[in-house]
Amino acid sequence: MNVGVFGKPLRTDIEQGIADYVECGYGLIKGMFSPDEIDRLVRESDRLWQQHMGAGAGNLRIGIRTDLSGKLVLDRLDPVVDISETFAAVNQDRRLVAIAESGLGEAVTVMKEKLIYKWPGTRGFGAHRDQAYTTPKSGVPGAEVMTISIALDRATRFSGPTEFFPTLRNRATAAPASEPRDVDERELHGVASCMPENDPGDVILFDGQIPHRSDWNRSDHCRRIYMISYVPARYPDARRNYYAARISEQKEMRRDLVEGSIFFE
Ligand SMILES: O=C(O)CCC(=O)C(=O)O
Repeated sequence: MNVGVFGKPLRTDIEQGIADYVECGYGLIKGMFSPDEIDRLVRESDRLWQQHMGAGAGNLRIGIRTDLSGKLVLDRLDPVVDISETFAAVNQDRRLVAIAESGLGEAVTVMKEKLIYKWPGTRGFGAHRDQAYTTPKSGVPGAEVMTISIALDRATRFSGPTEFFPTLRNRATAAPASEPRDVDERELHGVASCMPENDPGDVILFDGQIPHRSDWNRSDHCRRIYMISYVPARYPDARRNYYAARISEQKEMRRDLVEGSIFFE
């Protein structure tokens, strides 16, 4: 792979990333965003954290996970564009929209986005395919969803980067007893995976079918990524349907987890 200077990946890198995505549902483009662009996003992510995390886990916009002791921790913002003009502009970034249109082969719209912080000690995600969580809500098949994940921090293998299993993309896999939407870890033993150690500004493209997972953050810094999921524009209600279903699902889940009021703001 050729890698251009930051913020100016070579045309061949972009083309290669898209070609890999079309072939196997996964692609990587190094240096898509410049250091200045990433600085702006990092500053905005700091502002959003200060402004919103005080509301706690009762706010359904705030994603929760557990730390290694099992304590609830605040982990991400989802959705983001209605509270941040800066990130709203990223969703409409012409470079990203062109990549999504090229990968999906048609005009696109944004179904969802999230900003994950993953502070040190925060657990990652068990193996899953996004389509198990998004298709029932949005009606869009996983093969027609391109998620673009933008690295805001350096992600090493210690900070819990995302690990992808492209060869399992079209293979049926068993689910663990605890969560029928997930992929049983035993299905992944001995299977080749892609787990790039990203620099800020790198982007990963992946579709809704690919099993992926991430480990807990063992480093001493947060590992922020901003993920945007594009779908064909012929699903104009995808975003509304997705978030209506997600928010009511989260409301149900949090009744048992959170003391005090549950709200969305
Ligand atoms: O935080 C990560 O690296 C993975 C996130 C993820 O798998 C997801 O949001 O579906």
